[in-house]
Amino acid sequence: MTRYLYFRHSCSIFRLHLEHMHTQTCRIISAKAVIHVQVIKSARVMKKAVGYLTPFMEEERLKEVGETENEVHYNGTIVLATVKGDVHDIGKNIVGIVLGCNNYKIVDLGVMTPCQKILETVMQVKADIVGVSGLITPSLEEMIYVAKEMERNNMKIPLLIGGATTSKIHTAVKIAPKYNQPTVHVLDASKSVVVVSKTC
Ligand code: B12
Repeated sequence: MTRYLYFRHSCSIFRLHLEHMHTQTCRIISAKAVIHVQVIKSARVMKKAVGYLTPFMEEERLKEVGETENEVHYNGTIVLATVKGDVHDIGKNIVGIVLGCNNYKIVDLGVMTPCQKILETVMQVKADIVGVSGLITPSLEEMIYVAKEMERNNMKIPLLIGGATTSKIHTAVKIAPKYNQPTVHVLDASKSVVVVSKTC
């Protein structure tokens, strides 16, 4: 990987190789119902590779926008979280990296995030957008709860919904009616930049 960095931008290594590789691995694993050992291994490789590339990506991002670490101007602040009860975070992490590469400040709350923590962080960091991720069926209910609580707390920022179990229809029918601000289902990381730039 170190040698490869001489030839390519870290962001493009991530987009062209790691993201694609992990998505394919997950598809094969799902299709063949391979047990979770391979899944965990793939997740670990992904985490390690991302950990290695992150400082390079930050350095490149600062170079591209022509700023130093002390005077950074982001396009916006985005809070990301995998909802309460759910441990899947690879997709969310990919979204964070893709948006980070596009000069958005990412506040990543990790996995199993209680709704209250999401709301508190949104207010604390004055977020422009919040994005929630979920891959298991119960997460859909939790997302409805997050939307309700955002409405109850009179929040005014867009809510992005993502993760393999989510869908355009579920978002439109079950989540969006609970929150009076833009509530958008985002199919994958590549679409996130367009959606965010239109809503931020
Ligand atoms: C990897 C994996 C795991 C890993 C997770 C490792 C990790 N750190 O994430 C481990 C082994 C821990 C795991 C555990 C479990 N898993 Co699992 N897992 C998977 C698997 C194979 C791949 C998920 C993945 O990484 N996909 C690749 C990423 C890139 O895709 P993605 O997350 O969808 O993200 C993309 C988009 O959705 C979008 N996106 C995602 N999030 C967000 C957020 C925002 C804001 C935006 C804008 C976009 C966005 O952008 C991403 C990039 O393009 C899936 C099967 C599958 N193919 O989805 C099962 C799957 C999700 N798991 C499943 C299950 C059942 C479990 C367990 C309950 C198993 C068990 N009995 O213990 C536990 C979950 C426990 C819990 N409480 O959460 C089921 C869920 C079924 C359901 N509908 O409920 C699935 C679908 C497998 C299956 N077919 O049965 N799992």
